[in-house]
Amino acid sequence: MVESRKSLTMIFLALKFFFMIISLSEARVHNYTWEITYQFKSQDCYKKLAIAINGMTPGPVISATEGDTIIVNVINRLIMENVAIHWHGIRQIGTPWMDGTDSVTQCATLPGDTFTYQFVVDRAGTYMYHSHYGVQKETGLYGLIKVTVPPGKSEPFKYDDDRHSIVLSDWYHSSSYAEATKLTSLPFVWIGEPQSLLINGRGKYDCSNLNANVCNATNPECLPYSLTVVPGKTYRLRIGGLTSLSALSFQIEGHNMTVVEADGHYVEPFVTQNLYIYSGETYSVLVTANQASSRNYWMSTNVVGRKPATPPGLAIFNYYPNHFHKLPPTTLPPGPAWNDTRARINQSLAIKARQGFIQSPPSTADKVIVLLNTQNTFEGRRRWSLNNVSHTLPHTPYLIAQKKNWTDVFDQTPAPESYDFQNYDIYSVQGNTNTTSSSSIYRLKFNSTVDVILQNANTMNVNDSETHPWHLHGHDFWVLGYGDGKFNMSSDILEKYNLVDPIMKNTVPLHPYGWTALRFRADNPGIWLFHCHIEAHYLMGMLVLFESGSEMVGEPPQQNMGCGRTKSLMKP
Ligand SMILES: *[C@@H]1O[C@H](CO)[C@@H](O)[C@H](O)[C@H]1NC(C)=O
Ligand SMILES: *[C@@H]1O[C@H](CO)[C@@H](O)[C@H](O)[C@H]1NC(C)=O
Ligand SMILES: *[C@@H]1O[C@H](CO)[C@@H](O)[C@H](O)[C@H]1NC(C)=O
Ligand SMILES: *[C@@H]1O[C@H](CO)[C@@H](O)[C@H](O)[C@H]1NC(C)=O
Ligand SMILES: *[C@@H]1O[C@H](CO)[C@@H](O)[C@H](O)[C@H]1NC(C)=O
Ligand SMILES: *[C@@H]1O[C@H](CO)[C@@H](O)[C@H](O)[C@H]1NC(C)=O
Ligand SMILES: *[C@@H]1O[C@H](CO)[C@@H](O)[C@H](O)[C@H]1NC(C)=O
Ligand SMILES: *[C@@H]1O[C@H](CO)[C@@H](O)[C@H](O)[C@H]1NC(C)=O
Ligand SMILES: *[C@@H]1O[C@H](CO)[C@@H](O)[C@H](O)[C@H]1NC(C)=O
Ligand SMILES: *[C@@H]1O[C@H](CO)[C@@H](O)[C@H](O)[C@H]1NC(C)=O
Ligand SMILES: *[C@@H]1O[C@H](CO)[C@@H](O)[C@H](O)[C@H]1NC(C)=O
Ligand SMILES: [Cu+2]
Repeated sequence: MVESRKSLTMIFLALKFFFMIISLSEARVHNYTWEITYQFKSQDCYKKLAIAINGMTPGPVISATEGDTIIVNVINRLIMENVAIHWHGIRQIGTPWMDGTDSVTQCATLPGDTFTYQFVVDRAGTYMYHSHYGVQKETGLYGLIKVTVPPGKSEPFKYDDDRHSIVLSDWYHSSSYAEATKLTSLPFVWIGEPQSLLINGRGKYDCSNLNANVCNATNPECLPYSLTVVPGKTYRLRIGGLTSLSALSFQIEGHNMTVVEADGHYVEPFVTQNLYIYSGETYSVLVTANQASSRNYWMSTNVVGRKPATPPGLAIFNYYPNHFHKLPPTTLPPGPAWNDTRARINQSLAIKARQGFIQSPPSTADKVIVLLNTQNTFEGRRRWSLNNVSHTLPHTPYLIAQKKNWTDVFDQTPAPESYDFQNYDIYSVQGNTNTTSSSSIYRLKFNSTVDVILQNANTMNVNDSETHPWHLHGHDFWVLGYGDGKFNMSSDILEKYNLVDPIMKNTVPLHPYGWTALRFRADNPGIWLFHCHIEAHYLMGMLVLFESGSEMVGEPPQQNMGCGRTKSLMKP
């Protein structure tokens, strides 16, 4: 008896060792070389300069297996513009210099230079990459990262096909230079709503009053994306929200979607006809081709949360063997009402960790930071602020300044951890909309547990509060709750917090006039951005930084330098 148990243990250990060897030998290195160029593209039929990766926008999907190493040699061939690429959702544990954020972890890469990003994709799931330099992302420099489970690990849901990914983005016809100029000008000029919504880089602008040299409705570049499905099969669609401004809904005419993954975490499955997706979020949904196969169906995306001035984005859900470009016979089904905030909050609340995959959050926090989100004026310019501070990024990257103890690079005064709860009316335009500006940061005790409560408020327009998708670099957070109105430190923590099965994410919406509560462990040494993923808002100061354990970070690599004070460190 004892003997057989011993031999069983031996067999078990041998097997374990065998699988370890397999999984070790399976970990691969993917080495990509990306040439970043401007190209004339007609993504929505309107000819415009876009930034492409090896000629493509959206860029190629990075496909890898959990544990693999990704190397991307980014060659900047933009001639007159810098570049930096962020790997959104990849926590960069132990590789903070590879986060790709201009002014935070690196100097943007100059034209002609190459930056070699190298990091491990340590968890299966769906992620994205995009430019993190000014408002460059909106020029088309983005794509998805798809990480599959390693051999021997299984997923808690089944599908027949995992080859399809969907990038949802919005598209402006004016240049990123024009947008950045408007947003920072005095007087302020709002950039307006985007001209088109794109599905996998394709949209349809109305060319009827334009010269065909500028806008050619029959240009094959703007044929709608078509996804071919075989009747009866179930598809896993990996969807990424890569808009610069818009919050979206996404639907497939006549088909339900089962949400199973969000930002690399398994979701307790729920069925929806409309997936709300905010900039910076990724989802996997399962769709079964179970409708009449004699025709094709619409896939569409609509603006929500802002009064739409952009037509829906269209694509074709093509049932084999119908022709993949045969348009559906139906009129496009309408999207959900743009101002149905309640439906969007309901979906946010429906996203919970999957049973059997729950990572329990610490039961209490060591520190609570409340961030009041306001729209303001600074020296006459329109800005966004957190606790009355609109952020200004320094020219020298934070992490390098921190490592070199250059205390004059950024404001050393601690950033404010709360605001005047008593006297701030979140439903009104403030009598005095002036704000302050700073480059200050939050310093967090290493490995401490931190709660962040995002508090929304009225903008500078009467009866208006916007949706802000907040994204954290270097960590995932538990989404503890959402609520209406002003957060109540005693009752909301007791009544509204979900400590049982909260989902972990890296991006989460803050709904109009509401609050969103997050918890994370500051266990990744570095300096990390936490910001609104709307590009215009980011440029207008809607960001904070969390420093933690930065003394454990190694010396800055040469390739991260080249700007500001770092020039003094460069070897010839
Ligand atoms: C990756 O590819 C580049 C360009 O082909 C090459 O120079 C480099 O040595 C490769 N790196 C690795 C780790 O294979
Ligand atoms: C518009 O596109 C069609 C199809 O590619 C092409 O035949 C035609 O020459 C284009 N028109 C112009 C003015 O470029
Ligand atoms: C979609 O789901 C709803 C609710 O779960 C259900 O009533 C409906 O029959 C489903 N429709 C399809 C096409 O599967
Ligand atoms: C949404 O806006 C429409 C007008 O566009 C209005 O009639 C409706 O009452 C609004 N709904 C909500 C929930 O605010
Ligand atoms: C939101 O959920 C609540 C409670 O489950 C429900 O009563 C309400 O009808 C839902 N509202 C919308 C717009 O879906
Ligand atoms: C707001 O700031 C401007 C200067 O930028 C100043 O002229 C104005 O008086 C300030 N308003 C208030 C109410 O403090
Ligand atoms: C950093 O610089 C400040 C003065 O600028 C000095 O007081 C402090 O000791 C320095 N810290 C380290 C770790 O060198
Ligand atoms: C924000 O700061 C500005 C400039 O110091 C000040 O005028 C204003 O009253 C502050 N607002 C709030 C809500 O504290
Ligand atoms: C971080 O804190 C957790 C929980 O208190 C503990 O289990 C872990 O060992 C700590 N890690 C480090 C690196 O201190
Ligand atoms: C703002 O909303 C309130 C309450 O819903 C309403 O009484 C008021 O008329 C609205 N004001 C404007 C300018 O729309
Ligand atoms: C918070 O909620 C408690 C319990 O419902 C209530 O007594 C208290 O007045 C609330 N505080 C504020 C500031 O609304
Ligand atoms: Cu925002």
